[in-house]
Amino acid sequence: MDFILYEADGAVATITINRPKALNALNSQVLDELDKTLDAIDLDTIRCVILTGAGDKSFVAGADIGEMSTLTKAEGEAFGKKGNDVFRKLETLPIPVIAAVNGFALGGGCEISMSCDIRICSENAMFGQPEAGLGITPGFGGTQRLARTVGVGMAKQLIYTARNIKADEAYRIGLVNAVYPQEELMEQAKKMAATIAKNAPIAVRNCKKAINDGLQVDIDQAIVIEEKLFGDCFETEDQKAGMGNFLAPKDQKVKVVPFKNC
Ligand code: DAK
Repeated sequence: MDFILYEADGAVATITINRPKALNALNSQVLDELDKTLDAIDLDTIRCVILTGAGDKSFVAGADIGEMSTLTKAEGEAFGKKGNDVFRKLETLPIPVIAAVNGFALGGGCEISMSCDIRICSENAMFGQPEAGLGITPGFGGTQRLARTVGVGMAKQLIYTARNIKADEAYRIGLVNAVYPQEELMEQAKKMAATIAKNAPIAVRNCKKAINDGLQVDIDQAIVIEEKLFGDCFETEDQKAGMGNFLAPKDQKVKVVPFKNC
């Protein structure tokens, strides 16, 4: 891999987009390598993933404008599909993904962060969908995921004006969950990932699936999705261990239940 770093530490993996000279812009090779990296995650061991960008200036400064500038209509569509397929793979990864946004998250950078379950950022982060100023529409799901994340009116304003926003505004509109000083960002991301990884893995996976799948359908169908995923947790060792610990006599309770992923 030239542009992706992968590091596993216990149950938490960190994927770093590593193309700092181009502010981690997404070209075809980065997308291909990210795709392969996601396929190779050992889901029996890893329970939470952190996605970040190399360096202290940029998370991802967008799709690679140099590569896109000469595309034909057909090539543009193919490039859009490549990105969308990888982003969708990230979004539907069975385990949670935290975007640790350490600087620019513009265009495809904002879009990839929105394919993650949770976004936290550093104080120098900047978000935006500048595509309308480049003569294109957001092409990696921005029109869809931004509206679902911050609401239709705010998404339309940001996309039509192509205005970039700083971390505090991203926090105010609910695009990120928290803002940290740059030097604390990864520590905080790891802390959150470890907290997630401590919980019952099947339950966490089913929560992710229930939320994601439920948002695609009406409330009656969504409730059925939730019921099925709720039922799916029963008879698992995780459910027995979690409830067993709650019901155990006080002196036999453990603080952290050793969930086994089965
Ligand atoms: N692509 C390629 N290279 C980039 C880049 C990008 N998006 N962003 C930065 N770089 C490169 C710069 O060209 C420069 O390279 P060298 O000149 O050193 O070789 C290096 O990174 C450092 O950048 P700057 O010198 O510009 O650094 P500054 O600190 O002065 O400025 C900046 C930082 C982030 C404000 C500026 O670099 C910038 O405005 N970058 C572009 C941000 C942007 O507009 N991003 C959105 C890209 S559009 C679709 C599929 C996908 C998409 C759309 C359609 N379909 C096919 C349907 C997605 C579109 C986008 O993401």
